[in-house]
Amino acid sequence: MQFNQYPELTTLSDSDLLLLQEATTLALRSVKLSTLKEFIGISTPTSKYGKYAQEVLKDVPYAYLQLNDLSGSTAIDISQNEYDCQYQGSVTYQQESSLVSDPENKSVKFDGNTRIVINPAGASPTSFSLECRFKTTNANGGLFGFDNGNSYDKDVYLENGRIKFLNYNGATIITPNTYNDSQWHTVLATVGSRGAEIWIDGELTVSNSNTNTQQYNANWYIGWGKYGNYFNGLIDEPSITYKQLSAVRIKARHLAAIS
Ligand SMILES: [Ca+2]
Repeated sequence: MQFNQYPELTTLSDSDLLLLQEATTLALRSVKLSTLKEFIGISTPTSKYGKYAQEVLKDVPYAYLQLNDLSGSTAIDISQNEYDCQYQGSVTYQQESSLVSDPENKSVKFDGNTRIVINPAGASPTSFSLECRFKTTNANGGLFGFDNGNSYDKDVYLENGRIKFLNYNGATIITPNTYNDSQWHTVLATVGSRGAEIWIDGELTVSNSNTNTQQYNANWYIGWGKYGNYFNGLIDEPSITYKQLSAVRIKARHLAAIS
């Protein structure tokens, strides 16, 4: 067999054994591909995204804004949809990372008069999960909203420091505790077959059994909602996923953010 008939190295796994012959003694030695790679300094390619982003992308989000933007009015959506997301107002870019696992990551500071709109408008999902990291000392302000000027709900916002998830038809819930403590928190609000739930830092905090969501066409907003109004503080990694994430996935995502 000719050398070029053997599989290319890229088709081998790291655990495959290669047979090498020493040049001087002609002795044969077997070596794992991973050992050979390490010896000659070839690292296995990794994702260009950090641990947390890789977890979010596993759930195939409808939109996912890392808020690592350098400047300008465009917030880059790294979901497969690559939606047009626009800062409406001014923000401070390149703020501290909310992700322990990814110190190079950046967040954005919202000034209490700025929001991001996700274009185009679309139909209401019947099941969804909204997640972001946030840090603020302000007791009131919107994190997510779904609004067309006439109809609005699916709002996630701080109300007197507590997190409220407002859905039309009574699926509205609010956390017993407050979170405007200048610490990073993960909030996840979801509606689906389990009902409406708010998870804070990977723990189910409040829920009810109402699965109703109002149906209309609208745009999603980050840092603003009809009820919560504008947010003042840091937001990082907001994502919108059109399914109710399992408890296992919710905890895995939070763990990836803090470890
Ligand atoms: Ca970020």
